Amino acid sequence: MTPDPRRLLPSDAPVTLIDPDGKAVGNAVPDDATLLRSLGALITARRLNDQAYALVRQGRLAVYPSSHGQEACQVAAAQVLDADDWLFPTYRDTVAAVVKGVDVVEALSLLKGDWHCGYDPHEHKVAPHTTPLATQLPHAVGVGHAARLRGEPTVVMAMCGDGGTSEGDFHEALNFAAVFRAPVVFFVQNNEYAISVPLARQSAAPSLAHKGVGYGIPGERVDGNDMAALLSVLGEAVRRARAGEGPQLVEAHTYRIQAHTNADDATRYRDEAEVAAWVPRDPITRLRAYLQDRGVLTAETETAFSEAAERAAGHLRDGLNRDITPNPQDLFAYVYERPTSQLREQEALIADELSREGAL
Ligand SMILES: Cc1ncc(C[n+]2csc(CCOP(=O)(O)OP(=O)(O)O)c2C)c(N)n1
Repeated sequence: MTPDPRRLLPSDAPVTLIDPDGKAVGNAVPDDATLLRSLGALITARRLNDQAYALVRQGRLAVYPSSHGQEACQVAAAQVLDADDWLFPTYRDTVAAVVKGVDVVEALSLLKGDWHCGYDPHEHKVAPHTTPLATQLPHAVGVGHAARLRGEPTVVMAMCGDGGTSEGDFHEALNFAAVFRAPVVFFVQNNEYAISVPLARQSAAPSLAHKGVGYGIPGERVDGNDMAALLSVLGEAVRRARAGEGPQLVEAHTYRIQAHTNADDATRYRDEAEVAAWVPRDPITRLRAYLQDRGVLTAETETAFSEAAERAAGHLRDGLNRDITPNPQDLFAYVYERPTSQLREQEALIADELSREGAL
């Protein structure tokens, strides 16, 4: 029997549980203890974003695509997962990787130009950050499919941006996941821009969450600056995937407050007024107002959160200020089990050059 496509459609408006003024607008708001934990993570996340941005200007990082303003998406994506679930991040998702357990210094090694991906993906079940758009999505589906074949309860959170949804890999990943009921949550952070390309030039779909319908995947839309709504919608998608109900597509509506990276001048393609309109919708301000209103956020807790954030920023600064001495021959060590004759030749050439410079 053909499934009823109406059950695949997202809500007419993004799900919101706490409005921008910090007032509850739904009755499914997570409990105070959960939200307090998330607020602590959000405050550290913002501090790490801003510290990393500063480290670019100091020349300690080559580039940093900041998730400033998108921290609720970052924190929620990791907090709804169990330790054995996998996260597949993009270049903008360093914070999600850190919340899942990766040391922030290791997480940023790649963007420093250091050794490979910087961390062991298996340790915290976080795949390497992917810069080529959407190429991580078929890999994520493969991990989910394999886990299902082995009878493991693993769920995979596969992240991408609005621009990523135009890539062929996005569509191939959704199709395969749907046919094989892979336990994957496709999580799109729609931050309105793919570098200078606004959403209106990216897609004519009613919403990005509607893109699931053609593949038989249910879609949902969520306010990406509402921590409570994200925990609820992503948590439910994870629960369903784990229960064998197949993949889901979640689109979070958020905004990239800063430029794409330090190499981008966002003033060339968007108005300051547009950015300013998003500032009062900040995820931290909103959650803080809600928890203060409920009387559960004390001055001591606020101090503890900001001290933890400062410690994390200090750890990041110390780590990235340490100089590294990469061995150029590592380039050849881990690509093939049996290197090709051309690679062996190149390796010998470099060894010869380095020995003549006295570097070996
Ligand atoms: C396959 C591929 N094509 C082009 C690029 C160049 N590129 C890097 S980031 C980017 C924009 C991506 O936008 P989006 O998916 O919305 O993510 P965001 O950067 O907003 O988080 C583009 C086109 C790339 N990295 N990979």
